[in-house]
Amino acid sequence: PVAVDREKPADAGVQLFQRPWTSIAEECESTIGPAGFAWVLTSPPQEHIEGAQWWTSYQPVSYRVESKLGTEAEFADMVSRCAAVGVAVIADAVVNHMAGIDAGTGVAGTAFTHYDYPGLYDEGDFHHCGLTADDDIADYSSREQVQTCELSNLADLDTGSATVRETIAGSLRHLRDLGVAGFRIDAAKHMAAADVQAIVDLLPEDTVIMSEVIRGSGSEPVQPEEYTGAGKVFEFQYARDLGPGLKAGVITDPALGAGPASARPLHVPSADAVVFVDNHDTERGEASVTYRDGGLYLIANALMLADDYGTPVVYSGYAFSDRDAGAPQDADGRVIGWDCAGVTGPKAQYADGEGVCTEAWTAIAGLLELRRIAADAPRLPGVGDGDVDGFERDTRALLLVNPSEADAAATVPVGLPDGRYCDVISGGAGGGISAGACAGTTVTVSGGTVTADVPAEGAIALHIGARL
Ligand code: LM2
Ligand code: CA
Repeated sequence: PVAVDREKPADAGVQLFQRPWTSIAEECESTIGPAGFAWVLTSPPQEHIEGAQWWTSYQPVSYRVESKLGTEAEFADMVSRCAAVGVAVIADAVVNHMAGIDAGTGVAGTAFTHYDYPGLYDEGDFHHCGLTADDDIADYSSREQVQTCELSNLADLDTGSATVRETIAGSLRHLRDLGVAGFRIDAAKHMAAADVQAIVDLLPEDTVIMSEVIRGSGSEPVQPEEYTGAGKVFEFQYARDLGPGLKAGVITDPALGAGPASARPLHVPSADAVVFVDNHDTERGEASVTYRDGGLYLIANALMLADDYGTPVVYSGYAFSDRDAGAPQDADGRVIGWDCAGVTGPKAQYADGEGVCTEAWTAIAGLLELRRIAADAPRLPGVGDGDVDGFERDTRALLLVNPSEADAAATVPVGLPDGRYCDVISGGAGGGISAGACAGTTVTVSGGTVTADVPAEGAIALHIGARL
């Protein structure tokens, strides 16, 4: 068997949406570190407006690290405990704007009005675009509106100003001092790429940057490609390509197309891309596959993690029926958090507020291992037999998925060496090998062919590190 290098984590992360710092610290130790994730993306850590909705996190009122998700001390403790198990922390950085409401008091006690945040910003530090009646963005075909008007009435910082840039950068340097590796730049599309670059230039050189630039139609003036100089960007088109075919029971997934995803139009080069199946916004909107889809969601994650395009981020949130509903919180407005003990895969039903715990799925740890073993082996053109489709990572790993509602046997050509392999979807990391047997399904490769039973809405994943 090929040794798995535990010191070199898969280049993959997990977004733990609205998870308190104490909860993330425990999850790093129990699940995320052992599974082999390289990093975790947190929800925004700064002080925000009061309210039970999750999106209060996206209305900053100061840069104190004091929020419904925890205190600065708890944040720092999380960062060091995650680091101790090899997991870096990426924080969501809300820097395009401040609050959307007229006035109030933040959760750490900071009193503010729409354009006045004591000690940080006043009226002159904001864009007042004057391009629409209410200064809100109305027309995405206008670069000036998108970047200098207000997104949903959120007070839009004048990120062209040197003092505003320095104030933002100072808050981010403080988070770096607390140990974070870098940032998701929230609403990056709504800041000029030059402004984002200028802020990033005020940070330590090794700061990891992932800019959220929602790819709109090709005719929109602001495109993700403008932001790749400052770091990686989230490639929304990858998720858009991945989901619909699965729902139809037919794979038209980008991973199966001829040639690498990065060669197709509307995708940034692989090295610039952060890819995802869904995130906290798209699971409330455009995503065609989410936790509600059980096995299909697992398949989508498998296609992403086994692919050679981009840096994947697995999403883990909580179930909801009201899109505004926050994660369960206590009487003081602090999110309570949850752990993932006992969760091994997708569930058919979730109660509102229940954690999905994607990071704890047996299959995810197996796929992260596959990713490490596949390393730089290229993805070969797709193979298929009936309802089963899949692809190989050249002589090192194989993924077969079956989005149909019936179990299916498939025979496909494969370059993996002959042998008996333990499926890492059912068996997890190492294929669950012990005493010469697989904990999950055993699959035989012989003479350049593999025949496997692939469960309904399920997958089989083999790699050369999990061979008997
Ligand atoms: C993002 N990326 O660019 C976040 O990923 C997304 O979750 C944020 O929207 C958005 N940009 C701003 O950071 C969320 C949520 C909105 C919510 C905003 C601000 O999806 O619904 O807007 O956060 O909290 C809410 C109300 C909206 C109101 C606004 C301002 O839903 O009706 O607009 O607050 O008070 C008048
Ligand atoms: Ca802006």
